[in-house]
Amino acid sequence: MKTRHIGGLIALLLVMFLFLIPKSVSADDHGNDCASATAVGSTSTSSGNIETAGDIDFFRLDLSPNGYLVLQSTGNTDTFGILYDSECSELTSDDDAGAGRNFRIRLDVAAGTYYVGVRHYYSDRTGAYQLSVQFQPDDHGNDCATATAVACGSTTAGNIFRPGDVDYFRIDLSGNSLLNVHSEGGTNTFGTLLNGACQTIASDNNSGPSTNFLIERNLSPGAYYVAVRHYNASSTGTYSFVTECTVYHNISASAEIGGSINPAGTIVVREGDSQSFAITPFAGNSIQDVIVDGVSVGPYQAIHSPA
Ligand SMILES: [Ca+2]
Ligand SMILES: [Ca+2]
Ligand SMILES: [Ca+2]
Ligand SMILES: [Ca+2]
Repeated sequence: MKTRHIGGLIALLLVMFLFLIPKSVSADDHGNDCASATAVGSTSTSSGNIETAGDIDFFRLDLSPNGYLVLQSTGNTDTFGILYDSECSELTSDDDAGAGRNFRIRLDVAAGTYYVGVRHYYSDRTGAYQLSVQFQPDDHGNDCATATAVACGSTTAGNIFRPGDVDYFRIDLSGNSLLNVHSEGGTNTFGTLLNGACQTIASDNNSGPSTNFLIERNLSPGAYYVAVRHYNASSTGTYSFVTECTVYHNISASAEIGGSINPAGTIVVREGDSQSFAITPFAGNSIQDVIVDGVSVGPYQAIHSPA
């Protein structure tokens, strides 16, 4: 009886020992998965520690709007960084692109939630580090799918906020139009006009004021895109993006046997303008009817020009 009682006490002490000792050693500073990640600011520095072999520290980033993200660690630990999307699926990873043995990830990202996992490169080693987050917001999307929609006759502020940035704009033309797109300001811009399928129609460097681009084209109705970048791939700068659309309508005019209409054929008329037609019957004929857009408006001359 006595022996069994002592054995029970030892077992109890062992259980307490197992509970207490590891807990005080392995307290982890950041969660081990996306769900338990530590939220950090879009421009921030956080301390982290790989306290135990195999530890991974997760951080959460909520970014808005679209922009350019630079993630890196600093310190003497050989870190390995992994960037995940909002569903915790891996986007990219890096080992040593930063200083020393630190990871560094640079990426254009859409607005949204992201997670960063930081671990030691070696699964059997530990060490402390600092996680640095830098985020530069981008004012306009970098491709046709994320283009900023702009109206005809508008002026929009733009910023090539980092070397290599490109700003996409979308213009929807309601009718046949003469489209003029250009930039204004002191930045040496380069513009490209693209069709609705995001295929290049034209590009220009300096046809606008100073070193601004300017593109003018007669276009059919539909969606068009304009991509604006700095002429120098290593430079940045602000500009104003200007759109001017002049909508045109085509009028087809013809006369049947026994008279004439002037002008005849396809006549291009600017929206808002009016166009006169002279309808003249040949000798011995009279105007039977005038049809506009498939609808009879009567023998027009008889009504408006009584003999
Ligand atoms: Ca940790
Ligand atoms: Ca590393
Ligand atoms: Ca951009
Ligand atoms: Ca230019």
